[in-house]
Amino acid sequence: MPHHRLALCKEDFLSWFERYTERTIKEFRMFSKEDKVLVAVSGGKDSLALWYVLRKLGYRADGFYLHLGIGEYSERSKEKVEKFANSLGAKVIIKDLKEELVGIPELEKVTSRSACSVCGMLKRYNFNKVAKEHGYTVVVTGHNLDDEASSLLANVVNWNTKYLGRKYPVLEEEEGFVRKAKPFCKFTEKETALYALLRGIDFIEEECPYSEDATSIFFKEILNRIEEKFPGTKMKFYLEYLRKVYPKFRERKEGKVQPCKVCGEPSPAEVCPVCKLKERIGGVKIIKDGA
Ligand code: Q46
Ligand code: ZN
Repeated sequence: MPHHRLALCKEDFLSWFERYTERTIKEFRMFSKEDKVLVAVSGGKDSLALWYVLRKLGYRADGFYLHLGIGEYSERSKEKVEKFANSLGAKVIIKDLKEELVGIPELEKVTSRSACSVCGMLKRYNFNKVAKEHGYTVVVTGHNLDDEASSLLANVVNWNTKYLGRKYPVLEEEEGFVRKAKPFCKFTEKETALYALLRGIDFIEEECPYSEDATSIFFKEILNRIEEKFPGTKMKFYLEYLRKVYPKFRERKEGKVQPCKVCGEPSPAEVCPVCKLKERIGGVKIIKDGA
């Protein structure tokens, strides 16, 4: 690990990884042992490894899996999550998108948005809602340094300043939003993959079928090319942003938020985008049924 100036054997790497996670949690004051932590798990290496490490460190961490209705991929990832929860002896909450709406493939067809953009919106909405319904004080996700640095780059390229004020490893609880944290934000993708492999975590290796189109992959590749030429850039790009740029944009609050008059979740308008989507899908269904 040249960017840490470390070369470790298997056992030392595993304990270094766990201590470093604890250090990151404390550095950004993400949560404490008193918190009830909900880990958003997808069945992939990052989220399952995060769940494992948090429980090993003594945090009260349960899992939440949102079934996205993406064919076999969703079925297989759900099985991995259930098996993993059993092996941990931990609780996992499972919610199926189809119970309230339809799956991502159907949603992609009826909206003008990409599958990933609708999916991201529904994940954020459900993580927040489910956490509050079950009394969790913080939602954590397995985002790693590659995820954070690549989305930062994509937003810098577009000078999306709104985003720059919201991008931080911990977002405090506010107006209907629970606290959110990313304890793996300082690990590269290689490091989390290595941890999951060395711990023998049985994660889903196949990618979501939509991920090939994801813009984030393009920006990750660009960052990896820069990293090859200038080692340490990825970490520096992200950490220096947190230190120098984020404080300048942090004050800029997003537009006013109000409780959605249908579901009560925080919303930029009277009715939140998810309820609008439900209304629309309902309409589509009625037309189809009547046809
Ligand atoms: S699950 Fe959802 Fe990802 Fe699949 S549809 Fe896109 S956002 S790629 S992390
Ligand atoms: Zn709503």
